[in-house]
Amino acid sequence: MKRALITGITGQDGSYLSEFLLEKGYEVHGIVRRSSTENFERIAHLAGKIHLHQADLLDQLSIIDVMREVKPDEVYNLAAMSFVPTSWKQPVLTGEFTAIGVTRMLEAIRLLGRDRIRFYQASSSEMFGKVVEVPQKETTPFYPRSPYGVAKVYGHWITVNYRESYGMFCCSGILFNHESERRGREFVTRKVSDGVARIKLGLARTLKLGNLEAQRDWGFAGDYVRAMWLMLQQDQPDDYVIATGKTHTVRRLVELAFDVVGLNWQKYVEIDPTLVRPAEVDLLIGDASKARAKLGWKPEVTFEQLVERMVLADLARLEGKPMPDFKAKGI
Ligand code: NDP
Ligand code: GDR
Repeated sequence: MKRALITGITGQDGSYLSEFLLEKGYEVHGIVRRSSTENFERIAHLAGKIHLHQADLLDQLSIIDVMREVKPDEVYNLAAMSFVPTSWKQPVLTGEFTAIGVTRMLEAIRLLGRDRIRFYQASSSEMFGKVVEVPQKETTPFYPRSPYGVAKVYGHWITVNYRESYGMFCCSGILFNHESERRGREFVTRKVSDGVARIKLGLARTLKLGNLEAQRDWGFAGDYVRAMWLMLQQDQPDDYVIATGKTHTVRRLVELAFDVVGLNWQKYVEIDPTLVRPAEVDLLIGDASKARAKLGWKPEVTFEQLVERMVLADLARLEGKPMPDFKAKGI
């Protein structure tokens, strides 16, 4: 039985990856940081099936301790300060978690299993930032536009560097935005699906948003964790862009989400200038042809299905009903 260690297991991707690896027969371990109230909502349904260990990406020895205890075959480093606006408010902490945290993970592996442990780093399309080339692929130069993006560029290159310096099996997955009903509520897709559901149910009157013109390549998180795993099953470590290859404006996202409940978005959406970012990433659209050719990966869920799924999930949640059966609905 293979053993996987996941940092960021309490997050959106951590929960989907845990489910995916359990289905593949893995023993799944996760790193959680201590807090005064537990934050295990997304993995509560996996209780008893996964093993949790207390550690923090800020604390090198805690990571070494867990690595020594678990002896993983594969490590997925998903932990990060992942909300872009917060990275301007806490730029130093963002660097500590999201950049130097990667080195701490790699150092623990170098010390305890550099020939044996395979490592996945959660890199991001935010590294592309300002539009240099469209669509963005593995060779597109980085030009990050936020402290978060800058930290992820460091995480990417230190991963490449440990591969080249020590011959370690390290992969960097450059993932474009991926969403689900488990997405944090501050991210725009979930903010919109939650807002639409509230308006439909009479629980809210308006939805405040920032820049409606930004364009993103949005996919479904469940599809993207499969790509993470595939990267670690190859003969050689490498870096891959994971994306749908289609882009949409925030405006289109809003329009589609209101369409799901039969409402006209223009009656409810207000622009709040305080939500506009100091520097914006205007256009993301990924070229995942390398992943398609080498990993055999392609996304299954379309943008339209994703939006419908998220709105229906938020409606059900707010009404206290069970989650819809998305497989049966074909979304
Ligand atoms: P989430 O914000 O949902 O989850 C982040 C996770 O990191 C949480 O489990 C959080 O724990 C944990 N974490 C944060 N800081 C620390 C720390 N110091 N020590 C230990 N754990 C910590 O993110 P996603 O699941 O959406 O994303 C996963 C990764 O992929 C992130 O690195 C993100 O930057 C990256 N990424 C995400 C994309 C997306 O569209 N979702 C696209 C590209 C990259 P806690 O619950 O305690 O806060
Ligand atoms: P992003 O995701 O910054 O791309 O990072 P987010 O959903 O926060 O923003 C997407 C776009 O929507 C615009 N926007 C708003 N965003 C938020 N959050 N709230 C609003 O009210 C709003 N109005 C408009 C933003 O300006 C932006 O252009 C996500 C994170 O998951 C990162 O961790 C990850 O690396 C990247 O995706 C790929």
